[in-house]
Amino acid sequence: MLQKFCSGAGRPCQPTHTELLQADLAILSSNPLHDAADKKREEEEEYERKVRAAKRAARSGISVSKGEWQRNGYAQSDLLSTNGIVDQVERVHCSELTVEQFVERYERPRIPVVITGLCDGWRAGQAWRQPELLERYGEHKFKVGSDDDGYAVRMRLRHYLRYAADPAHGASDDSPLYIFDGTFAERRGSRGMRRDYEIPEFFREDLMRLAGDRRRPPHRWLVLGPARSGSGLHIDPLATSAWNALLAGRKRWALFPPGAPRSLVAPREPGLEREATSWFAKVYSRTRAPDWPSAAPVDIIQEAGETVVVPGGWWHAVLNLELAVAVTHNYCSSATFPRIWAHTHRGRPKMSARWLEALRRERPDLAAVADGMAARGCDREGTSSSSSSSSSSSSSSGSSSSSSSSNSETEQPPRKQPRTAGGGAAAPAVLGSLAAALPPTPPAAALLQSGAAALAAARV
Ligand SMILES: O=C(O)CCC(=O)C(=O)O
Repeated sequence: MLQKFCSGAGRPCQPTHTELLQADLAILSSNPLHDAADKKREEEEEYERKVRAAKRAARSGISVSKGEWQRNGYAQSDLLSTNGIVDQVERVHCSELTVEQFVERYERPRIPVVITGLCDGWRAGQAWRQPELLERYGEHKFKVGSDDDGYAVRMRLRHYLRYAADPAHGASDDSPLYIFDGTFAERRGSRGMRRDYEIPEFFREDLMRLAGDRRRPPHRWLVLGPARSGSGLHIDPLATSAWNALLAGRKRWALFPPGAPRSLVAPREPGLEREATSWFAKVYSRTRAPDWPSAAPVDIIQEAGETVVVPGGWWHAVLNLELAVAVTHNYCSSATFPRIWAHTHRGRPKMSARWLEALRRERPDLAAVADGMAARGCDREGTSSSSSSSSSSSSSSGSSSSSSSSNSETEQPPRKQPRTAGGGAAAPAVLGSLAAALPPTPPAAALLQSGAAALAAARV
């Protein structure tokens, strides 16, 4: 290498200091080991920068550098323990349930259920495991929260998955960032995922599609997050129902029936954050106390392969017990149309006008229902006392699966009205446990307690 510096032929020569320095640099810059180390350091820095930026944007109220993401010590607590949680929600294998039975037993009477076997043939079962996801979508940026102006905060999946397991971040954060991406099926980098699963026949009617893809509210989400990520207590908007199919991991759910008072189940109080961890740590235990004056929660421990169905109007909070990968859709069917129509007409007038036009063409029977409700004035009165969602997926500052719609129309403030229950014969065991879960006084509790006949009589 030093030959390079010999100017006089046949005569040894001494390189200058500058020449030596240049030689060192040349060696260093062509050294593959050095290149790799440099690259690694840059990647580390980039990862750390991206994670911190996402955290700051998604929760500007807590400081990353002061360790406030871990200030409650939930990672060292027993928050993920399921001791004493009794899951009494009925499991039904999809092969043993017809669509008609689903509607009459669960959808119309608004009874939560867990359906098994729905994801059995899905490609997502393989394709949504971590290594495969990383390979296919590692560079794609998924939504992990919303900033203070409501804009999506996004992270590359390879950074996110590393974050989720990082002892300095996701593995110790009280409420880790959560992928809750409502545009995964549209964005070029991730829309292939939509082909990895099928909409089960029970939920296929999806009447809001008639409003058009541009007008309809967000309705499907990829949901992925580590232990302690989750969704704070909320009701899905416009009284829509939801199905949530878990491909990997475990989720803990707590549900309260329609009409459970917001002031009790979702109180606003100092120190209570909107994240799932905060709700489960501070409110859940109250709901189990003997003097709890309202409905007890309905608990579910959802295992991989199970699909939880949340009927419209039910409050629900979800805590991931381990790294969980799920897909969830909100939907409207003929059985749930009147209630959803009432909410939509009131809260999303422009969209409802478009929807009604399409219904007149494609579903004149339902357009007639809407007209009938308008004639009776109940398209304005038929909404429940907790019509608007107040949801928060972990660390996303109030943005969640089904929080508010994306355009300027918003739901009106909730109006109170007596709660109602639909008809249909529910399985006695489910009725029993739900009756126990319902608040002592409101009509729905009484209806469930007195059984299916009363439910049928009370159908709205
Ligand atoms: O999986 C979750 O975090 C819950 C999703 C949820 O609550 C919702 O979609 O409304």
